[in-house]
Amino acid sequence: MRTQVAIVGGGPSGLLLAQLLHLQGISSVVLERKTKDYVLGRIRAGVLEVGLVDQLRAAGVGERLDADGITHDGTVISYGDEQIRIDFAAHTDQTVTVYGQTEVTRDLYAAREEMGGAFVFEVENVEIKDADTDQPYVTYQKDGTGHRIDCDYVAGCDGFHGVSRQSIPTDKRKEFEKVYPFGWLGILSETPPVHEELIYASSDAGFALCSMRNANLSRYYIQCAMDDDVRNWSDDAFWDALRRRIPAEHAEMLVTGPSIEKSIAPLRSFVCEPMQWGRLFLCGDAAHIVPPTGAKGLNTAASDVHYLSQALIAHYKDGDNSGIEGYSQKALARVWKAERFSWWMTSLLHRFPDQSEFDIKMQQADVAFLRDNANAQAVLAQNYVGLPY
Ligand code: RFL
Ligand code: PHB
Repeated sequence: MRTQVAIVGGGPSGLLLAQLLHLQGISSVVLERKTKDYVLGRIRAGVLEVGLVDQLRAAGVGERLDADGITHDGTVISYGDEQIRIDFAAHTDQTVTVYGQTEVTRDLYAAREEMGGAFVFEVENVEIKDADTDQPYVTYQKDGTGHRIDCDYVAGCDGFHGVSRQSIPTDKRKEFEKVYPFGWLGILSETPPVHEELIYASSDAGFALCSMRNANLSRYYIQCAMDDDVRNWSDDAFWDALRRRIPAEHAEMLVTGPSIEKSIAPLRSFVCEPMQWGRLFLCGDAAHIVPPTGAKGLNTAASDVHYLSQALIAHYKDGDNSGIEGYSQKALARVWKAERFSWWMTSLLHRFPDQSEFDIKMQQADVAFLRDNANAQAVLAQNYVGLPY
């Protein structure tokens, strides 16, 4: 088989890239290791920046997003019983949209199916070959049979544990990593959200986040030990811990119910430089990870897809290779800013096992500065709604 762009990974990065290329007449094949149901069963991001919303509309998948997405023009940061509302609209003239990654992925699958785009699920042993030559190709197995795709370019959209990054020789890449000494235990429950906006809450007992998917579907997280196990957490234990971590006025309003999903995610900051090697380009979690505080993971994946799709379109339409050559540099410039913001919000709002009294005083001073300083609130708002592409 031959295609212009072989896309490894059928998560949001790979699907969005395939769709944007297809609309410009550029062919691609998407290879996904799991089944569609498995990919759609992963509960992940919930907050979309304007840049991603615009891209989804441009990709022709904005209809359900526009009907069901919830516009948020602010968020609440709480530290103990103190609450600071960050007004995105006042500081930036922009908002964010609450719409689950599951729904984004579902919409992108539907669009790809409708246009008959090539998609192979449950592929095994994907290997990217000769990416440093003009004739790269990808091999894989499906149902025990070997296949080969010859292509012009390979997009590595296969997440943190994928093969794409590992295909770049170790002496051609450098990895930067920080692992945080805790995780997030998340639950989804068919209950009304405790508040109309998200609440990022820090307390003596640790961090908590109140988020949502719709008027009767709430998503909550609490900081937990990095080696914790979901089996240690009954629903009641979760709700009790959450109540203790959010401001009293919200704790009193919390409506609880059975969880319909419960999982633990580790927290990590990670960047691979560069994000390209020859004709292989890394996009999204394949190249970088942020801790979820600040909601930047999917959104940073989307800015990579923006730069890469624009670069490939300029190459195929105008013979202009400048975007392709400069992809890594351009993407990384924005990635590092998202890394800084996510690291800062994580450091500000979590309890660290080895935290000293001095460290706590530093958090408190940072929060007091944020409370009293409109410029500090504007900086948070600008980063949260998303830096320009
Ligand atoms: P994905 O979603 O991991 O998709 C990669 C796909 O590649 C497949 N794959 C392979 N396919 C073929 N061959 C191989 N060898 C393969 N290896 C892997 C995988 O099966 C998968 O389908 O990466 P992508 O597309 O780059 O998307 C990134 C986002 O998923 C991620 O950044 C966000 O979910 C992060 N994130 C959040 N981001 C936000 O912007 N806002 C949020 O509110 C937000 N909340 C979150 C999050 C991530 C979380 N977890 C669980 C890590 C909340 C949580 C709890
Ligand atoms: C979510 O709704 O899953 C969510 C929202 C905001 C975050 C992280 C996760 O910062």
